[in-house]
Amino acid sequence: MKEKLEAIKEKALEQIKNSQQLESLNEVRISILGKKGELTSVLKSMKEVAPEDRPKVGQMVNEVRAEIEKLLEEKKVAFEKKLREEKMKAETIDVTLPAKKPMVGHRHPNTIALEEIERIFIGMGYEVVEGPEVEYDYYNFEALNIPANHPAKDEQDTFYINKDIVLRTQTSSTQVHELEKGRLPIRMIAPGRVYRSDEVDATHSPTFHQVEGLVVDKNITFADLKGTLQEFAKEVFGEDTKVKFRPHHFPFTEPSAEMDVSCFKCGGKGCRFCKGEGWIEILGCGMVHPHVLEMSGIDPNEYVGFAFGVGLERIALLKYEIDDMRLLYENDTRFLKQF
Ligand code: 2NL
Repeated sequence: MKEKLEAIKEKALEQIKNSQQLESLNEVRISILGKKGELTSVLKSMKEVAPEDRPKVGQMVNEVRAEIEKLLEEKKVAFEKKLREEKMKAETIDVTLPAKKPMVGHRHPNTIALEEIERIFIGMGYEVVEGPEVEYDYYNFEALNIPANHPAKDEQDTFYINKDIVLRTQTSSTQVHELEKGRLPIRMIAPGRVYRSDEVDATHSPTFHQVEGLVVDKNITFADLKGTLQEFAKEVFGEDTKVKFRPHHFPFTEPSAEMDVSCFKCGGKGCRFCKGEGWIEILGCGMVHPHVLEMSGIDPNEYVGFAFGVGLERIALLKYEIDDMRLLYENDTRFLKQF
């Protein structure tokens, strides 16, 4: 009996030592200590042992059992510790690694130009007002002295939602809303997206951005317009910039003019940038047509105004020397992050 117990013990200890994982430990436990296990069957065969030897054999069985259980437990603890260590190792975070750089956005050249223009006019006491891109024909055309069948309507052909509603062709519509409110004086700029039925090329797009300006007060003269726009040009293109006004025609201003700035590349001598002209056309402007004021309920005998409109893309292209407008709409980050 003693030899049999010894053999069971040796076998069990050997199996436990050779176990590679938690599961095989359990198998050993079942095959030795389980209900049908080898050690259990020894206990069951006690009746074959002489009664006087039974306590001794019983004690031996218990000792063997205790020894096997002790080793099983030790091995189990060791396995669990190893597993935990492996898990910790796999989940380690190296806090000394450099942080991943998040992709940070970048202001679009249009936005940079717009924010500069806004800064300049806010500095002169102007308000920034935004209005709807979908607009009544009345605010886009009629109220600006462009009645049905006016030739300017062809030049500013746009996208019609229906016969009364259009995608605005100029942000003047926003200014008309302000005129109608009758809160005078007015000093405002109206930036925003506008639409025209234009083919895409290096200088045209069916949608682009404008900044219009409007001043309405008593005793405003063309000198105020010139002084204001001269100051604006100097801030945008540099202190040495000269301006030149050429007579022009707009239905909504009288008199009207286009303003050129001296070429900021060659200082006016003429270069490739200004195509040898020395001057670069920058904006349209004029004194608000009395009929425009009248239509919005303002007495043109009491109030006078000047207005101007500038293409935002035009300023951005010139300022950053970009030669194709389409680059501004492609949103290629390699292009955008240069500015
Ligand atoms: C251009 C010319 C201009 C205006 C816009 C305006 C607005 C009101 C009344 C009178 Cl409410 N005028 N705006 C005036 C002159 C020129 O824009 O070439 N824009 C790109």
